[in-house]
Amino acid sequence: MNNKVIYQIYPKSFKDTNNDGIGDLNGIIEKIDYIKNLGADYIWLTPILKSPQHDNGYDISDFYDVDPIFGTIADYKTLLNKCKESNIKVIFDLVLNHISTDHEWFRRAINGEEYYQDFFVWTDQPNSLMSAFGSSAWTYNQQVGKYYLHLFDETQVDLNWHNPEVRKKLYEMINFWIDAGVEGFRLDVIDLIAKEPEKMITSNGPNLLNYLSELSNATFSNKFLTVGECWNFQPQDTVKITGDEGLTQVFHFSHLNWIYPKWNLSRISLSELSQVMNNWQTEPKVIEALTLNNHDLPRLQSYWFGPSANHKENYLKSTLLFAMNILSQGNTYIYQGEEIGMENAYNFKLDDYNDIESLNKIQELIASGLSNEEILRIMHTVSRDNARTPMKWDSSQNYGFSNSKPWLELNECNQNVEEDLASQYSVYKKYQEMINWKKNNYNDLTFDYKAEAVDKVLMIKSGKFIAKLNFGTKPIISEINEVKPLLTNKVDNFSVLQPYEFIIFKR
Ligand code: TEU
Ligand code: CA
Repeated sequence: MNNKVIYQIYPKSFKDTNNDGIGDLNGIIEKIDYIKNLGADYIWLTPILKSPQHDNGYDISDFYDVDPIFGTIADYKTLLNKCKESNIKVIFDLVLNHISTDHEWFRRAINGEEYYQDFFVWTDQPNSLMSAFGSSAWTYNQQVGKYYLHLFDETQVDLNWHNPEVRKKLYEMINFWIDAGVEGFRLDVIDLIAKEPEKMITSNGPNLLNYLSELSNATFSNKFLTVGECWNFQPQDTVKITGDEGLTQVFHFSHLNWIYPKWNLSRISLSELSQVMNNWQTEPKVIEALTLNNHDLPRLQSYWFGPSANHKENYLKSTLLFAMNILSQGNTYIYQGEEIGMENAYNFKLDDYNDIESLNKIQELIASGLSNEEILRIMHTVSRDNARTPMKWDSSQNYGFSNSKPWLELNECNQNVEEDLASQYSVYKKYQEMINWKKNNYNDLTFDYKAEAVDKVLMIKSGKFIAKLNFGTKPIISEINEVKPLLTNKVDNFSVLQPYEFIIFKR
């Protein structure tokens, strides 16, 4: 399970079929061939379960039902069948750290049932722990007369994993979805479940490994692809939680961690990037979940290179970044829109933002006296909404996403699918070719790996290959000029590497 391609779908923004402006399960069903043709083996859907949608589904109010905005359980089963026919496996997003305050367990807790009160973490004396979305991680509940823990929004109450009853209920739920036919799991903020907030421990708590092996044994064992989301992990931590008793792999974000501390606009250098890549691709030997984009990060090409002047430039930048992925061992995760070069939503105005984290931040920045222009610059660079805008399928109304006004403003930057596919600079077609290349050459990628920044060029030696990626804005002369590269995004003259071009040779 280490040379697979996983296509991440953000269902709200993928394809709307009943014209309420919100993407739905039938929309995904319509586009399975598009995903299959790209070369995907799996699709991962961010949460589709019943939710008040304060955090777009990461606030689940019922683990056993699909949210009506997306469709029904029957639609989900149709999707599973359709995927099976196309030989695509479906990865289910498990949110195990917290639930919505609308969930029955929390309602019963605050209505006085002690059994359910133990499902959550309470205190009389809040400490200084902060939530990821700003402000204290503790909120007072009048009915109980205590503060409850929420590491995210106050409507996302943390579950108390130290209570075996909680764990049992969650395992039951996971087995329900396994029986329904899902064949993979993405585990949201799984590094947080063993938190010990009174000691200010959130990530990687002392009981994490015990809970994970118990979870694995009680549910998916080693049968499926499982990927944990662990923001603060190093390779050493990953070794511990992957393997027979744990998960297949974890996402880490060290190569993207420039936005941390969150909202900071400073940048990492190419040489820092190469160090992170070396750190993950050499020792200890872990198979990575390789990712360039997701629904929590602004678009990576916008971060490195800013807006593109035209389709050709966008094509080069997109495929240059993807070259880092195909030269690394691990599963390749592609986030919707990446394959057509979607960029940050530079056309957004302050009123266009929807994400709870962005909205909180905008309020905070207004209060701190920043001008609208300065705030907008920060949002255009960091907001999660940059990656959440509706897919652009064609040139019709709302780019073929929906006949009604979409739930989130459209992104006016860069080409749509139809335009991309018709162009000689098609990002999608190059992605297809690159995915295929990785599949055919996977055994020649090894832990004999070294990335190095030489001025603005990223040099990568990986197993039997050597590559040059030009991150700069100036052409460079390549000394490997006699042979035709094995793979490149170039269209002409192989001896000069123009800005954003890459070449891969045999070592
Ligand atoms: O994200 C976890 C997380 O810590 C960050 O990605 C977070 O979104 C933000 O960037 C903090 O500044 C996961 C989900 O992927 C995210 O969409 C959810 O909002 C979050 O968990 C809570 O469930
Ligand atoms: Ca819809």
